[in-house]
Order: sequence, then C-alpha cells, then structure tokens
Amino acid sequence: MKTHSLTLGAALACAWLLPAAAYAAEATKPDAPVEVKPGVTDVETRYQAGSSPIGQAEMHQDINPKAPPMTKAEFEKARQIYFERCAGCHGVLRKGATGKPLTPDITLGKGTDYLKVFINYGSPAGMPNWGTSGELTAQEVDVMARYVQQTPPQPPEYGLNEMKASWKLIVPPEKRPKKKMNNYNVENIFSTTLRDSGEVALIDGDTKKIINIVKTGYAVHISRLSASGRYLFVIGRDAKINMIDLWMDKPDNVAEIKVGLEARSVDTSKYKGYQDKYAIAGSYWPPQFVIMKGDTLEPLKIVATRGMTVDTQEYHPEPRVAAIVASHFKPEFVVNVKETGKILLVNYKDLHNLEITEIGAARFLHDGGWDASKRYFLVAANQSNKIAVVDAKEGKLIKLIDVGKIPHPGRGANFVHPKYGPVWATSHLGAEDITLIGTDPKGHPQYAWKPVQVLKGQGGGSLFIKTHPQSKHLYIDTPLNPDAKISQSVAVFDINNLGGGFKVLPIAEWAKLGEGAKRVVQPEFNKAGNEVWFSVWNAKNQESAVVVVDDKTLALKTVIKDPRLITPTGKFNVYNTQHDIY
Ligand code: DHE
Repeated sequence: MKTHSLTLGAALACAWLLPAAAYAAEATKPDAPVEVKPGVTDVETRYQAGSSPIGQAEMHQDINPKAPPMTKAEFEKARQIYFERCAGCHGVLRKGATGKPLTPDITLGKGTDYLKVFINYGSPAGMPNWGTSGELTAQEVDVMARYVQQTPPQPPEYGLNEMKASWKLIVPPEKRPKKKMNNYNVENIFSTTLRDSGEVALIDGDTKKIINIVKTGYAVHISRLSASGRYLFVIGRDAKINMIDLWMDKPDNVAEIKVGLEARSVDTSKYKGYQDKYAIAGSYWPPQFVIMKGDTLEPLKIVATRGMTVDTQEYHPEPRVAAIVASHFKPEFVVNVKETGKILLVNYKDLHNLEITEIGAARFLHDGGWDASKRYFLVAANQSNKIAVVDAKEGKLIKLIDVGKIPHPGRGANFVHPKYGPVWATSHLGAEDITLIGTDPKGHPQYAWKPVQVLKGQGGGSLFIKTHPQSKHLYIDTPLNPDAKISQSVAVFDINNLGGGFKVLPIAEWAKLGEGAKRVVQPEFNKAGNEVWFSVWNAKNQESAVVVVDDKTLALKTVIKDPRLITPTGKFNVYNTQHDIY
C-alpha cells in the first residue's frame, strides 16, 4: 500500500474532532512526519466524524449467533469507539449517513478479516485509515471488525417525560429583573463557545473584558438570541440548552433542559406577535425537534423527523436535525432535516393542529442563512454539493444550485456586488471556491439563484465566511486546511474589487501564542460593523485567544487572552445574531 507523509499540521487536521483528551495529546506531539495514506486523510471526513456523546447512554447488547463472539467488555469498548469515531458518518444505528451503512446483513457477508483490512487501511472513498494512522491499535481494529457484525445497539428514545425530568427553571420569569440591571452594552456582547470546557464566555464587545463564564452543556455548538435580544440560548452537543438572561446584574442561566442525547441547533420565534414566545431545538438523537416556551424552556411539542428520503424515497430511521432558522414572514420555523433532505416549514401558530409544509430539497442539509431581505433561506446540502433556496414567503423551493465540493457557509455572507447586485456567498470544505449567488429576483432577475461568480480563496478546509452591511470586506477562514500557514490565517477580499485577489491576515501569528494547532475559525462582526473577531483555537491544554481586527484598515486592534478562554470556537454578537445580520 503506497503512503506519503504529512507534517503535524496535516496530522492535526486528521486528529480533527478526536475526543478532547486525545485531541489535546495529539496537539502536543512534536512536528514529526506522520505516515498517511493518500486519499483517506480528507479533512472533511474527519470533520463529519466528530465524537458523539451518545456513547455514554446505556444500550443493550443483542447476541447474534451468526456474528463472531465478543465479551461484554469488548462490546462496551467497541461501542464507545464507535460513538467517538464512527457514528458521525455511519449513523447511530449504522444504517448509513454521510458514510456507508454497516448493518449485519452487509458486514456478516464481508467477515472479520476483510473488515479488519478496511478499518486498518481506510478507503479512497473517504474512510479514514484508523489502523495505519496509529489512532486505533491492532487490538482495537480487531474488536471493531467484530463489533460491526453485531446487531447495532439502539440508544434510548427521549420524550416529554425525560425532557421534563431534566428541566430546571432556575429563576422563574416573575423573579427576573423588570428592567436591565447592568450597565453593559448588551447588544454588543459576544457569546463565545468554549468548546472543551462546557462553558460560554460572555465578552463585552466595547471593553473586550469577560463579563461572565457561564456553565453549559458539553461542547456547546451555537448561541442564538430571542427576538427581543434579552435572552441568549446556547445548545451543547449533549442536547442541553441553557437560557441566559442578559438583563441580570451579571448575566447568567435562568433555565436549562436536555432535549435529547445529541443536538446542534436552537432558535426562537421571531414573527410579529410571537417575539420571545417560543424556542425550538433540533436533535441528532433521537431524530426530532421540540418546541418550548420561550421564557422558561418548558417543552410543549415534540415532532419526530424519521421518514422517507427525498430522492430514492426509502425509509431513514435517523434523519438528524441540522440548521433551524426563524421566519420573519410567517409564524414559522425552518427546520432542515439532514439525511432525508427535507426542509420543514413548521407553523407555530397552533401547536395542537400543527401545520408543517414539507419541502423536498437534497440530502445532507447542514448549515445556512437568510439572504439580505430575509425572505429567502439558502442552505447547504453539503455532501450533495448543492445550495437549496427556499422562499419563506411563498413556502416553496426556488432552486437547487450546483456549487463546489462540500459547501459550508455557516450562515453565509450577504453583500451588494458591484455588477450582480445583492449576492449571498458560501465557501467550501472540499474546494478553494467562494461561490457568489445572486439573490435579487426583482432588481437583477437575470442573476437570481445563479452562481454569478466563483472566487478562488486560500484553499479548501473553509468553514465560515462573513461580512457586514457596514463593511467593504469579505472574510474567509480555512481552519481545516492541512497547511498550517493557511489554517492559521484568513483571506480578505475587497468587495469593490473582487477580481483583485485577496489579502492574507496572519491572525494566529498576531495572537502570539505558544505551540499548537492554532486554527483560526469563524469571523464575527461587532454591532457597529467596524471590527471583526476571530477565534484562535488551540488544544484544551494550550493557550488560545480571540483576535480583533479593524475592518477598515485590516490592522490588528486587540488580542483577547485569558486563562479561562479554553478552546474558543464560535462567537455570536448579540445584535447581529438577533437581527440575522451576516
Ligand atoms: Fe458545527 C453550525 C453541525 C463540527 C462550529 N454545525 C452548525 C450547524 C450544524 C452543525 C447542524 C448549524 C446550526 C444552526 O444554524 O442551527 N458541526 C456540526 C456537525 O455535525 C459537525 C460536522 C461534527 C460534530 O461532531 O459536531 C460539526 N462545528 C463543528 C466543529 O468542529 C466546529 C468548527 C467547532 C465547534 O465548536 O465544535 C463547529 N458549527 C460551528 C459553529 C456554527 C456551527 C461556530 C455556527 C456558525 C454560525 O455562524 O452560525
């Protein structure tokens, strides 16, 4: 088998999303060459193969007489490895997600020896080489080869009883402040994910000081605001939601709930008359979403997303809920169901007679955002290499647009292009392309819903792109690029001279940190739109930072460092998140 070597930067990209401890250990190794098989180190594969907290749940071991024997200890060990390394791609039930199905009807026919080779060496289709990369020992490879021939253990369901049992109303609405009790400029606070410490840092955007470090669920994913801007909602990978009241003397938790075993998305009702009334969260397991009271998180209505896929119309047992946004045109949430490729417009005006419009889009819906008018929602069907456009006013799919390999917009970036008018942009995980899509069917009908321009950025491995109505710059991160120079810097285009190429800002170098991967991730503007913030994301046991850049001059403004800033990743400016400005 032919191999080539990569340096630590690439190896770290391979170590992407290992469990925190393993990841930290990986990040401290010296810059030694690592043997890697060509074709199997795709960063996007590792990115999808994130660790799942479901492994902690109790599951039953079925004895399948046809499968090779395993002791209970071996089964438990394999189950843990499966949920840490494999479930992100192959699915909780092993029925396939972005990776292939691994059910006994398939695996028993292959047999232990074949499966061991596959797990050891990987495949050019994207299966990582778990054995030869040194991430699994020979013994672990053997145990995994036997495990995938057993009947998949099923994690428990999670209904209203379980949610209510986990629900804590820490400060009931009547005991909360009647007016803002602090002197913070709340609209310019940044809720900053501290991924590996199970916390968020609330950072004052004016003074750059930490206001509070709030305890949350495990590996928080995103923060979203209530329509009024008073309440901040944070969701962990373990499906725990924390609701933080920004009017308190020192903003802190007022309610929390666990809505499942694994989740990524939360949002709140934004339509006129329903401001702060409801919150919604989508989960990966069980595959469902729940609508809750907006001021207490009391769970009200749970809806399962299991069902048929959009294309082959086959039953999928675990379609995960990806991005959720709140419509400004109707009392609706836009819920993106990953594996079935369906976008659900969930009308919350009558929860007992719930109306859901099901829009068929494309499989593997992941992340997306509104166009500048907030009428059209653009979402990446990432492994399908498409952007789906939904008209939230008419409740219809407008178009499926072919783009580059694995689009990953975050919420995307809206700006007015000198030639094509209003556009929305996405960067890509698997390509250096930055694709601009026309979004103005009235003013520029000839360009609407077409990729009007493709810019070439620093390289693949991009996760987020950002601009602001006050800015003339478009920022693109590349934290998953295997070249450390690229993963530690960002590209900036001048919106009025897009053909002029990009400037590179050496963000990690500016942060002056010690050793580590120092990935630069997720640009986020302040409320005024004259500063852009970047996380410099190091391992848990290393120093990280948040770097603030002056948008006009592109010069370094401040580096925020604090021992409490452990593994900062996403940052959410209150005003911009509340008003969907991006
Ligand atoms: Fe994310 C958004 C899922 C890994 C940082 N991520 C999202 C959304 C989904 C998602 C569905 C959209 C939520 C919404 O808008 O409602 N992310 C996943 C995964 O399944 C994946 C691939 C693997 C995993 O195990 O979680 C994954 N994500 C990561 C990371 O490793 C990142 C870089 C660091 C981290 O903190 O974990 C990461 N994801 C983010 C961020 C956003 C996000 C910062 C919100 C971007 C925004 O501007 O809205």
